[in-house]
Amino acid sequence: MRSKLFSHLCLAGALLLLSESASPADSQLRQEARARRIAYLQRATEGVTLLFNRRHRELNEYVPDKNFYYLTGCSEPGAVLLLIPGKEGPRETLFLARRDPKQERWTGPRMASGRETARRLGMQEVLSLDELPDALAQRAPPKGKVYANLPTGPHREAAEKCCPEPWVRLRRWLPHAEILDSGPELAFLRMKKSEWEIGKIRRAVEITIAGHRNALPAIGPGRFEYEVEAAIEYQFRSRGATRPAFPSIVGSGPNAAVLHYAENNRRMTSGDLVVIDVGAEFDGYSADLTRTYPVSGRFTPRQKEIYNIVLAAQQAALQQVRPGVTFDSIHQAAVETIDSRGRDRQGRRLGRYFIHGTGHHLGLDVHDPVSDRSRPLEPGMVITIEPGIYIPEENLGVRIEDDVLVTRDGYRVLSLELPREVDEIERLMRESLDPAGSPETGGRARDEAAMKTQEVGGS
Ligand SMILES: [Mn+2]
Repeated sequence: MRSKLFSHLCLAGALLLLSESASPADSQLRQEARARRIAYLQRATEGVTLLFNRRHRELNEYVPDKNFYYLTGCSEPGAVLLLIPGKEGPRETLFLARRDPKQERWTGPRMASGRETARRLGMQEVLSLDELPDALAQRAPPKGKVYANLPTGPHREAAEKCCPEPWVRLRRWLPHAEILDSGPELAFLRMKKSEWEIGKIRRAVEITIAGHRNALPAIGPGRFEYEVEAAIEYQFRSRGATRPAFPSIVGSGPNAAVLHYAENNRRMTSGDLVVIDVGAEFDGYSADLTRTYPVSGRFTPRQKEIYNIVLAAQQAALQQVRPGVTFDSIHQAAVETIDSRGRDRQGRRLGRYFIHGTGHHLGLDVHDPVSDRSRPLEPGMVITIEPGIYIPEENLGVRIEDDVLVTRDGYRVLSLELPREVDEIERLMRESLDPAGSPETGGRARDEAAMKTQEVGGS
């Protein structure tokens, strides 16, 4: 008995080694995905789950469906995952589109169905998509529940109009089934990150910090916002990020007060603040970091005042972060700080200028889905803390955003190494200047007056 088990283990080990020799990173990803399917099926004990890997229509490039990817570690276009709970153990089947050698000349090789792929993916079976209707007819109860990654509720009509294919197929396959959203159950699992996932987010954060640091020499009067964007995204891609996790925001002057400004085409002038809200995506995971810099290299007294209120609000919010707490109390701490300090030109409190939430979950999506907004924080969750004040009448916008891991006894700021204090920011901006102003770097000198003040101040 023991020796038989031992030989099984050896065989399994050998197979594992074989697959690992192909790519250790892939094999780790697939072990993660396997553990997630087990966790999912422990919760989804009724009905069947069907996840389509649908193309993201709004994007030119191919981005897999995040829920599909979460449970498979695979991004094959057009693939479908079928999960069926059962008394003798769950059954998991991945269906892959039939290969098309002619098409592959254009778009590259695709995975083939069969045992070899099943072994590589750590999946019970991998069949051809043609076999899905029969498999469903045989295995799924005809009037049962089907949890699918198709929007329900208010978004359904628009989504079905845009991309009717999965609905049409699902109704043909299971005309009497009740179609439900797999989203909440998957969000519940996705909210808590594994060590492996936290490692990926840490890397995304590191790359994003490098982007922010590289932004500084490109900030200055006369320079364009897009130069800053390019300096940041150059660092992202050169350090192995897949892409920006969302359109980079570089908003100076009046644009600093526009939350989702992404045109990035304004010429910066002395006296502006510039809000830089960017994030790299690394191995599917996102970072999301915002800093606000003075274009001249120095904050004006008013800018400094507002900046320090936002910074204090961020500190107050951070102090709330620990297991058991909800976003409501985190937000309240930030709002109270902003509302109790400073005034606008009419002498009113500043709370009215803090017009967004204090944070969100971070993961495979920048705004990672939540199963329930009132679910308290737990160790292993990763969130952002990002208060801001935006006063359009004063051409003034300040946001400070960091990425934060919830730990057993509190929190850890993953982006601690990116400076956020006024003094540090002014010093870094001074250091990023090239006083010689050579032809290539001529644009770097912020302005002479500011330079002189800094020299006097620095001595
Ligand atoms: Mn954010």
